[in-house]
Amino acid sequence: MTLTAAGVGSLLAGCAEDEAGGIDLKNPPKGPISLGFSQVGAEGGWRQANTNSIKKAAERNRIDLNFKDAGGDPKKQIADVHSFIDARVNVIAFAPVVETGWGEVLRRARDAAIPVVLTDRLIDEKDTSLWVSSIGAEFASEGNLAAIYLENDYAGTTGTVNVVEILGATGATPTKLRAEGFAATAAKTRRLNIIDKATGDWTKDGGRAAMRKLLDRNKRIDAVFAQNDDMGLGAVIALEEAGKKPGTAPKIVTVDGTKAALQGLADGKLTYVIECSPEIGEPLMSVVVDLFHGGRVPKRIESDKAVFDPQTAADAMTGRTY
Ligand code: GYE
Repeated sequence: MTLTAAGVGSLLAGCAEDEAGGIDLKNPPKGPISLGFSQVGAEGGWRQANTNSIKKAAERNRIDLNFKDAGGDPKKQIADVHSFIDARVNVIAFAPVVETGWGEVLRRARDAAIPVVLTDRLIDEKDTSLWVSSIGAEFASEGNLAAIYLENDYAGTTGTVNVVEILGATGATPTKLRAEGFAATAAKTRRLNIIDKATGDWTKDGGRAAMRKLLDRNKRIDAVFAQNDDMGLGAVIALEEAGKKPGTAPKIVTVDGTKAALQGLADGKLTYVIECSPEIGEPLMSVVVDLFHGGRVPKRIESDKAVFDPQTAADAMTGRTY
């Protein structure tokens, strides 16, 4: 859906409308703008950086932020979004823990004329008019990149490469799409053979436990695709405990681009890191301000990405905030 100024005007709480349905400029909306933001939790370095980015940008843009942490619990997160509607905030934004279960609360937000912005992840709802904009990364292409770089390391060699995958929490968009992107690229050239997968729940401990299981179940592992940095760094510990040389045998590719992972790369314990920027705060606040003032906002805003290797890691660490 593309919103016209008049259309957004009718969505805004506390905004007087004239007879023709436009914004009554004699009675403009009063600031400050209130934003209800529901965060996934505090599962790792990326999430912490994302929370910092949102809080800092809200302050800088003088937005009254009502921040709630779902602690990884989808039910609590939906209750938190209901509480934003009860509080009649001007705009609601959230990074969904899982993709499902959103229809009812978002229809309630729409009935209350509160615009909704998705950040980071997506939801599984056919009615795309339930949100006005989404801001985040293209997760499938991160999976593509992980496979492309890994495959390239084996150019000129023969035989299959045995890869195991450490997955994020079940039901989250990046878990699904990073796996799909990785598998799609691997299927094209058939060099990478995905022999096993285990869930690491986005955390370092989870990644370590998943790697242990994968080592128990598989004789030869040439490479590991960990769907985020924390799990990849947990896998490094498990591999070292098993007497292996992570970063070399097996190779490890992770996604996010936190300082800790770039350090791991520079130390030779990871092989590639695909960046997924958590700096969503500024683009989000600019959408919030535009919506409040009846402006048009893009339906989709994509965040930055890059690929780092041990040579480029040190440079990338300079000035990095997360
Ligand atoms: O990769 C992971 C976090 O949704 C992009 O969630 C985000 C992912 C990120 O827990 O570290």
